Amino acid sequence: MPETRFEDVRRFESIDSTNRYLLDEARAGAPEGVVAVADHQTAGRGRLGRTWEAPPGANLLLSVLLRPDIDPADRHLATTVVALAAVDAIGSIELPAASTVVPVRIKWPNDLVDLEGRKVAGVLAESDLASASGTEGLPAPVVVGIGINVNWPGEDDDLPPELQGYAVSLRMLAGGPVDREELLQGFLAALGGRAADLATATGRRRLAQGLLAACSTVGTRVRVDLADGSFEGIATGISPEGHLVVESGGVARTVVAGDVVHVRPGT
Ligand code: BT5
Repeated sequence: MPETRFEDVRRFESIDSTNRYLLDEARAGAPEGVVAVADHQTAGRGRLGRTWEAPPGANLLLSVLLRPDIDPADRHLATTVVALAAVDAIGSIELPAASTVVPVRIKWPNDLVDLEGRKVAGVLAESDLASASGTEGLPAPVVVGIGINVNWPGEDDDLPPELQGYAVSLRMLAGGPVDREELLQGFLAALGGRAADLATATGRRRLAQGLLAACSTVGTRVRVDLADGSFEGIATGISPEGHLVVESGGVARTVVAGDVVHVRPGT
């Protein structure tokens, strides 16, 4: 399968949500590869009805439209594609001290965090399997959005109370302003190869390995909140399919979906 080039980049000064926009475009038959980037979102969304905060002009807010022609059980790796492309792009930011990189890790499955666990970015994948019927011949869409805290918060920003001590920006980690356009270009450059990996079994294993290498969750104590209850254990690995393996009571359980909370000692 040829690599998709993410060249159809649509830019918005202000929009409700880049995810909403691309889901509508997908329903109208837009192909894989469209990217929507906004300076500001008036209704930026997180998972489970939560909101994504970012003041105008400070951060990178974008969504990509994928149409992976794969088993539905593997579609969750679309989140990994975008998370890893962001890690790649952040890793190539030039810092004043050339030998260092901004350290970010993936908190399985959809957050980018710094070494203290503060959130640098969040990924939101939304599918619309029903819309595939309106776009005959095209695999069903999955829209993956990411909000990266680039220049907000700054050192002196008054964050909303719920984000204090919880959110961090690349600017804070890099020790100075970060160029959003360069970061976007780095992200798009990495995205092509990462998205191509979705199409093959070898590529999907590579995505799972990339996730394992970048994952801050493995090795920590976690609580897994599922629809039918929660359990605690130690995250011991990432399965070849990209799922989190959590050992609890001597049993290794594979976590496919659910909210994973890192449990710190003493909390
Ligand atoms: C996410 O949800 O982390 C997914 C965020 C995806 C945002 C992008 S922006 C482009 C695209 N278009 C959209 O409309 N959305 C996507 P979740 O795991 O549910 O986290 C949301 C929670 O993170 C909120 O309830 C806040 O507590 C917190 N939060 C909100 N804004 C934040 C920020 N800028 N930095 C860190 N945490 C934030």
